[in-house]
Amino acid sequence: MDKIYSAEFIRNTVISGAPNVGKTTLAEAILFTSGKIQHMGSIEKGNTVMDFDEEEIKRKMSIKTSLAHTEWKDTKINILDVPGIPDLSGELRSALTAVESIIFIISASSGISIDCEKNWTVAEESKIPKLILVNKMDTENADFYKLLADMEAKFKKIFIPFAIPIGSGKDFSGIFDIIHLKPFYIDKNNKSEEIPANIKDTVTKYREKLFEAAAESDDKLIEKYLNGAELTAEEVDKGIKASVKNNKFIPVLCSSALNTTGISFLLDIICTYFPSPLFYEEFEGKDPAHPEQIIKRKQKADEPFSGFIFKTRIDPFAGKLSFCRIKSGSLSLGAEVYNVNKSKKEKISHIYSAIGKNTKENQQVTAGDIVLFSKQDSFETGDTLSAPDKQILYDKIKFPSPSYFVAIHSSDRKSGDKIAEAFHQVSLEDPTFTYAYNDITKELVVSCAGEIQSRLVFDNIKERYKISFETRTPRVAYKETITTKAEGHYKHKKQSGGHGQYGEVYLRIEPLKRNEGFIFDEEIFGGAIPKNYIPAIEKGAIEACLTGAIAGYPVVDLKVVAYDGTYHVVDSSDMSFKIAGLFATKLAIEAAKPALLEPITKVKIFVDENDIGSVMNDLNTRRGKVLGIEKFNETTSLVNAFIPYGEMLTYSAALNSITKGKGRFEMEFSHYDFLPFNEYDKAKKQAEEMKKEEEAKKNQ
Ligand SMILES: Nc1nc2c(ncn2[C@@H]2O[C@H](COP(=O)(O)OP(=O)(O)O)[C@@H](O)[C@H]2O)c(=O)[nH]1
Ligand SMILES: [Mg+2]
Repeated sequence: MDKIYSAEFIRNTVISGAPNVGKTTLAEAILFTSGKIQHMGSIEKGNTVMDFDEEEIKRKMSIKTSLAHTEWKDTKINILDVPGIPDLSGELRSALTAVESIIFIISASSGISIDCEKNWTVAEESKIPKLILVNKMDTENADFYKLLADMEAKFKKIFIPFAIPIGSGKDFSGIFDIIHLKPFYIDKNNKSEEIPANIKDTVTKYREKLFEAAAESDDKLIEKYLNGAELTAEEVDKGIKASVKNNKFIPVLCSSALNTTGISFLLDIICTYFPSPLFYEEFEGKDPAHPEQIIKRKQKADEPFSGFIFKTRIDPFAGKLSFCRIKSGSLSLGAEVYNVNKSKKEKISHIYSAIGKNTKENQQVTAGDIVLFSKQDSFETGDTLSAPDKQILYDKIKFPSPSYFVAIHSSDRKSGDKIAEAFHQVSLEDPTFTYAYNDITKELVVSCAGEIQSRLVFDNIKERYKISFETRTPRVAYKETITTKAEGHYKHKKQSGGHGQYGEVYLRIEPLKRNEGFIFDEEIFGGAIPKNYIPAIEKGAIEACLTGAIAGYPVVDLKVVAYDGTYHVVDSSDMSFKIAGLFATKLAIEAAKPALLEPITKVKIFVDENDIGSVMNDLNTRRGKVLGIEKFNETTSLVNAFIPYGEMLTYSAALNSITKGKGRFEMEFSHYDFLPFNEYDKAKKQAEEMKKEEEAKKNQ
């Protein structure tokens, strides 16, 4: 029988930080130290349990979230190892919905890099407890105290070391536990329990700081502390727990994951001070039948079952794996669950626990735990599972809007089909990667978090699916509209032996408000045109709007009213009236002072306060309309602006260079607005290119 852990004895934690700081190595070291694996695998040899995907091994870096569990002092620890590349921060955001704590690694050799800051920002958005692990203490230039000062200056939080290094760089020989006054040496034969003389003062200083901070969590404790009385070990523990839970301060630890130093201490800290799943007293969801009604679930085995799929991975052997955080109740193999988002009942065919690539079948799982399901048809990231007769719907994961767009061009239909299949698989695994065909620009456009993400995906699928395609800057989906009222008249008459063709239409057109689309109406009196021909006129009017008068873009936001005409008893037909409607509308559009429209995006730009000036100057050159600037957090400002989509296609690179890589932005389509006249040539040129390409395709 598998061991079942009640929520109290579970810790769910995610390992985050910049790329290359040792996250995957730390996961390996944790599993090794706790006896789950017999050998320490390494990134260099490509044999870690967490980076097992072919591509991860080849690139020597994590690309997808991995799950492992271990046991330490009777507590089950579930670890999620996420990629550090900021473009893949969707993985971190997903993982954060499943855990109650974060181990944030900073490398002592590279310090607070831009990627580190970016991931920290995401981690900080979640209010769950965190600790910082200063890893790679064995590397040259490692300076724990300078890093500590940098952290305080940049992140503007209170950081308190729970352990400090004994030596650093080549001389790094272990870590010293400030709470229990105990060293942990790399050299396992070194049994000394003494405080090394050269760190004695530092230990005293930080111990005082820690005890004071712990005491501050509780009025009684702080009174005792200020009166000079020694706090008991239990009181210190209680104080630390409360402060960590409320984010009053952030513990700082140090390690060398590579030689497993500082790992058992880290595990102790996780078990003692990090919260269990009960950090969340209950989860709130909606009643799917009555969305205005809130339902609550507690993390108890006897509550109705509910779970949340926070990640999907396609494994070459196991197929689709769905990562599920069990939110309430319990679930046995073979039980039926209801996928609320897909309105589908499914029988659970596998419950796996995982140690990275190695999975093991379980019979049962209960609230607070994290497991994998495999090959469950309907399950997708963001879905809520619940007991069929006790349904609940949890909120979806909030991903930032995309900021990078790229158009895909392939020369033949066959690779087109394969591209669609490949993109579908990718978007299942990574919801921040989306794609859609644009009818106006005749392009398949991928939207994602950044260029690095797109390159990772494209390189991978080109190789895996043996396909080739070209990537380009997307075109702008311009539209056309009219600016005044106008009249249109057309008589379609043809006599070519036998049956002739006849239809005459008078109509007028008028501009509508933005986004009102197309409206057709008729005011034909006295049967000037029989009613049964009216739909044909409307069809003609719609067709006329497909290609506008200026550059051939679709015409929108206009009302067409057919008000008069003539017909012929024998020669009139639907076809004749469609043609008359089409040309009458076209003539009216030409007379109605047509204009070009361009898509405008709503953009959120997150930048350092010091960069605001240069960001605003740049927005001026992009025809941006700034709506406001607000404080986002201690160090970052948020600029809200409307910017034409066409100006945003190069913004990723521009913002990077203005802010030296620190700024980021999100954008979403907002509305269409008039294109300034001096931009017309651009739109016309694009239309010509599209036409040429269409013709070339036809002649293929
Ligand atoms: N010297 C040293 N190297 C480390 C340590 N931890 C990890 N590394 C190395 O740093 C590189 C990146 O490690 P990895 O675990 O892939 O980092 P991740 O990208 O954060 O998951 C690898 O070459 C590891 O062997 C450490 O504590 N000391
Ligand atoms: Mg990694």
